[in-house]
Amino acid sequence: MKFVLVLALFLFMGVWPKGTVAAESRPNILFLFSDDHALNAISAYGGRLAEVAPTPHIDRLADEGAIFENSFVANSICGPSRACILTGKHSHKNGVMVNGSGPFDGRQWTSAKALRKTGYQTAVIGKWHLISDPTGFDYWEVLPGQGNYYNPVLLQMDGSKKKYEGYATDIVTDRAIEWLDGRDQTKPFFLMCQHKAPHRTFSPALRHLDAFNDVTIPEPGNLFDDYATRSSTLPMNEMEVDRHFHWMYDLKLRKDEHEGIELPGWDRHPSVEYNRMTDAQKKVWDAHFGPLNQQFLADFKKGMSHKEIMQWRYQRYMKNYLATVKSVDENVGRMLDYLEKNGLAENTIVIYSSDQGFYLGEHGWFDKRWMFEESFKMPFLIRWPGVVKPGSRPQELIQNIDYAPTFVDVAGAELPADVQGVSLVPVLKGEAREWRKSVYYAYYEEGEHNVPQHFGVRTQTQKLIYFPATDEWNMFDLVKDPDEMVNVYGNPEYAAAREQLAAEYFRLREHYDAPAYGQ
Ligand code: SGN
Ligand code: CA
Repeated sequence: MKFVLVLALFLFMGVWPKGTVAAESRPNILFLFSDDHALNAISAYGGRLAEVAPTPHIDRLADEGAIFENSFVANSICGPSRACILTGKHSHKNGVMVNGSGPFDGRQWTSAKALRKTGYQTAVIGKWHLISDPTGFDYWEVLPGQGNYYNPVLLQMDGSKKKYEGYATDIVTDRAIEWLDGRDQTKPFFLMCQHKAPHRTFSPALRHLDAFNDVTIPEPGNLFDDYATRSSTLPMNEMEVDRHFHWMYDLKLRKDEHEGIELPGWDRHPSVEYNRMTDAQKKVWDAHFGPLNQQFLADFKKGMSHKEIMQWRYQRYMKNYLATVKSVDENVGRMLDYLEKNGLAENTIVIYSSDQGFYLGEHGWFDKRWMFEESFKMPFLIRWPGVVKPGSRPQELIQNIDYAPTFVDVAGAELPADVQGVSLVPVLKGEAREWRKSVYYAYYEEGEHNVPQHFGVRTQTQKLIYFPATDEWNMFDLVKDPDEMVNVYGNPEYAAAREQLAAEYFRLREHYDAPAYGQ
């Protein structure tokens, strides 16, 4: 009885005694992660694609847990987002400010290390993209760099490489399940299961190639955005479905299929994923794309307008992207089924997220990087039986720097004072009385896709962005203009709000001890 009381006291204080029986009842954490998965391609978010491309398995997490409507990335690009997640700190503090800036310094504090130290068994399987070997994990098996879709290679802990035949999303799940099967069952686990999909080159599992054959994918209202009123850097972007997709690499035409036809913007980029396939796999691919490409080329020869070609490109992009998402959704389902069959569902926190959002034709784009909503938002769904109210849709502004403190809070581990994110546990319990009123954003990369550095702040209703290269400020009224088509920075009606937002931007920059831009 006394023991139970002491334990209750520990529980009440949110502290877990190490090395007691109670440690084993701490929840497992299953972090299901993908790459470039837009909120618009998760039906639980209710975007324009919800009906044509439902994601029933991911949606289960929303039904049985919470789906965050205002979840943001700190720096909308892969390596940086992952580093924010591991460290709970903004890019300028964790050292990964751009993709490929050099290896993540694995000597620094991470949530994986903290959880491991406090008795969790830890693993990361799948996409890592931080150059250095993972640290803080009892087990890891990761894709080299961006990794491949077909017959991928996974780096092993002993330094060797292992090639698996099949499709990356299935294989990463297979590997995760095998690790779960063989884990030390006396300890709680923290598993990061991280997919390559639906990242470019948007290559679907062969079984899903025909999934959208008979469907027309709805277009966004701003597919043909003219970039008027906003920063002069926008038209300089190199991420348009119209101008920057490669015919073979992205749109899956074959070199021999365009013979005699001069396609605008024709390129010679090799179709890397095609060349990785076995002959049998190529046959399935060709059976799908062959006739569709012939049809397109015949129409093209007859004469298609620029707009029609753009619309075809959009359809081709979306069908491949959404078919690629289908495998992620199925594999989320496999993991949820595994938890259920093994009696783990009740005591496992399941999170689904992706390293950033993505443009699915909005503003005419693919890719991410910009602080506009589609790539600034990150999906965040969480099921925590008995704690998170099923079917809830929290509106709090959360960011990927909050994940590490949340994991640490759940595990009762120690949180270093210099971690910048905050635990979501009070929000998850519905007990957060005070919460942040704004989020800070910083994008530092300058290179592929020609998106300039920019910095900003977003509140529940407004957004302010600063572009240092051109010394321009943009402001958006997200209530009246959710698609961010009209910059209201110079509009006198917004003068007071603009001053407030600017003050908040400078306050946040100081709060996070971030480099100065915009003064
Ligand atoms: C690759 C892609 C880009 C993409 C970056 C970053 N080009 O370089 O389109 O923006 O990755 O993506 S590709 O020709 O290699 O497909 S990230 O998710 O890793 O940040
Ligand atoms: Ca990404």
